[in-house]
Amino acid sequence: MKLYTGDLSPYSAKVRMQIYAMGIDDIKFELPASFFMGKLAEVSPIGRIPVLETDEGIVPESEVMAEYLDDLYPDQALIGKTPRERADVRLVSRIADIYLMNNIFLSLPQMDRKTRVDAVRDLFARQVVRGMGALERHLGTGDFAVGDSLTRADCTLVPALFMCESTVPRLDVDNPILATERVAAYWARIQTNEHAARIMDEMKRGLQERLDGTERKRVEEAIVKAKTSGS
Ligand SMILES: N[C@@H](CCC(=O)N[C@@H](CS)C(=O)NCC(=O)O)C(=O)O
Repeated sequence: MKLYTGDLSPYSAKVRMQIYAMGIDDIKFELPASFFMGKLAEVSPIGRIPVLETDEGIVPESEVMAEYLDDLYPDQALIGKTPRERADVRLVSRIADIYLMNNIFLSLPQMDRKTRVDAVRDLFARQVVRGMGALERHLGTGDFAVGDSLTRADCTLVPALFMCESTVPRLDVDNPILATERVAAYWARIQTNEHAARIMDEMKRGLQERLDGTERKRVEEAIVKAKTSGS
């Protein structure tokens, strides 16, 4: 199988964390130039990463491929042990995806102070704060988001909280994790987990490469190569 993935992409990081935690070692990682050329929709109609390429066809959407990987490898599945735990894993993962990550993503164009529309920034920032409030009440109090071992809830939450901490302050809004107790305590603890630490290193590398221009250079070279080989 092949995973179309990018270091900084939180939805991709979520699936990579699951792959690392499940011990799956035969999935190749790649980011095709077509993604940067706006042509990923030729491979996956949704046109967003991550995309999992399998012998049976493609699987788009991080949450769908997370379920697919659990179904493929039920012995290593990270969905929780009981029906109640599985409901909680799905719930926390959903809060992280829909109420945190999605709103943070939509707010990213508001980082530029010169073009920022305060009302738009405020709309998304309020939604993130609201989602964080819900997470504060649903999150477990142990080392992991749900139950006593790592689940897919952690795999979704780690990249979402990383995004929250690293990007929300760049909107000139306080990092909403700072106003929480449970989430803040969880965030401090989970970063010591080896799989969480690994994807955070990858995301930091992706952020650094975006900020210092390395990513742009690599993308430009890949686009030239793709155009040359396609002609
Ligand atoms: N709901 C999707 C979201 C995926 C997503 O938004 N990916 C971003 C990168 S993290 C992307 O590909 N953006 C490109 C675009 O919007 O064209 C999922 O869970 O996989």
